[in-house]
Amino acid sequence: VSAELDLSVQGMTCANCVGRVERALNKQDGVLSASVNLATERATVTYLPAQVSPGQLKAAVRAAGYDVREDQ
Ligand code: 9UX
Repeated sequence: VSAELDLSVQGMTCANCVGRVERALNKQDGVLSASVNLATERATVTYLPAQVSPGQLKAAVRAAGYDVREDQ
């Protein structure tokens, strides 16, 4: 069963940043898809909670060099 996570990502200033964040998320086990919107500074991740946690997804974004918090 998949779930969706919305993240606010701070620090992206160009399209390459978007690609970095999307790649960082998509390479995590359990991520089905991740898309990042530069204008709204939001990422939407569809993932399998049995395989990866929101904390791990946020950590992956931070490891890529961006600040992140969960959105409602
Ligand atoms: Mo664009 Mo983002 O040159 O860290 S890749 S600013």
